[in-house]
Amino acid sequence: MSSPEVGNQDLCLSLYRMMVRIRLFEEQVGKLAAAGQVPGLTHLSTGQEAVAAGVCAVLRPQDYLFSGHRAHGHTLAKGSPVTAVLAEILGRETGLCRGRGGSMHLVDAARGMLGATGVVGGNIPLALGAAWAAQVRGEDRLAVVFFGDGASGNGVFHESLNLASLWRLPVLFVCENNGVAEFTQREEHSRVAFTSEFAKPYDIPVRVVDGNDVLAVYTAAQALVHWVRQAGGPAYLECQTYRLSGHYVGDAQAYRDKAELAAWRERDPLLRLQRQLLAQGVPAAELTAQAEAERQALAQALELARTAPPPAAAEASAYVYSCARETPTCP
Ligand SMILES: Cc1ncc(C[n+]2csc(CCOP(=O)(O)OP(=O)(O)O)c2C)c(N)n1
Repeated sequence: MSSPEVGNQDLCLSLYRMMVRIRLFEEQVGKLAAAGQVPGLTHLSTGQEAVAAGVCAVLRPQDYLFSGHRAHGHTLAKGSPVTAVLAEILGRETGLCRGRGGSMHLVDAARGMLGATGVVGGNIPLALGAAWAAQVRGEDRLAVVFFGDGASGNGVFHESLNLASLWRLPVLFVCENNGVAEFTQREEHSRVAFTSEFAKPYDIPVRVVDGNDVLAVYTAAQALVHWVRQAGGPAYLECQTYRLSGHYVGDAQAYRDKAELAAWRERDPLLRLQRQLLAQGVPAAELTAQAEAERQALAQALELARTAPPPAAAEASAYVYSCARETPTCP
């Protein structure tokens, strides 16, 4: 499929800006985690920014989003402010979930981000539930769920494909196939290289794209989201990508092939878009200015998060279980 949007410079620049935001954010969180300032395990999406940015750029504010343990980029791309996401990861009262959730449990219901979870594959049936609710209520919104290739080994993944197809649920499955689940290469735990192969018998339309090419991701996501809205049924997008960081901050990465890593660094999605923009005639100074603006916003967010208080111990369980009164509604 061609990428007609390549000529749309505003779009390309906004994708670039989002990818820079995510990259800088992840690098900063990586430093904080390595310094022991982030509670719990921290999973970064460095190298996978094009998937979050490309898919979320075609969504509407009212569309629902679900993510997994590697959720920072998805949450930022859906529109959550850097300040609130960073504060949440650092466990501060000013965070998205008032510091109760942390890195693996980001929720921003007001922006349609209905949740990240550390239960691999657990987000998939949740997305079906949100899509079903939209269908029953007759609302014009869809649910998007991001998951890794490892999640396709879960029974619930296959059950969800079946049910989504059977009930024609408005859900977009987005697999970020980075070729490894924790420390295990895909070929060591499955004979099926492309997870989208599993969607085909259920009659779900599938696209497989280079997940390090943000314009390819955007174009495919746009086509599939359009199909989901029009046809009212599920679709499946598989993005072939690579995580440039370890599984979690602190992962020694003994399983990593150095030549493979070097080859994927050459395909860094951010540098790739940068080269495309420069070739299109965008001045280098413009790209530098955009990145600088993101750097400054992140520095401010860090300062705010660092000085914000953690939840008071006496209120540790407050807001953990929601009731209708306290739950913000989507726009
Ligand atoms: C149900 C469940 N099983 C196992 C784990 C342990 N675990 C955490 S991350 C992970 C690998 C996930 O790989 P993938 O889905 O490909 O996502 P990626 O880490 O590559 O983004 C596993 C097995 C878990 N968190 N939940």
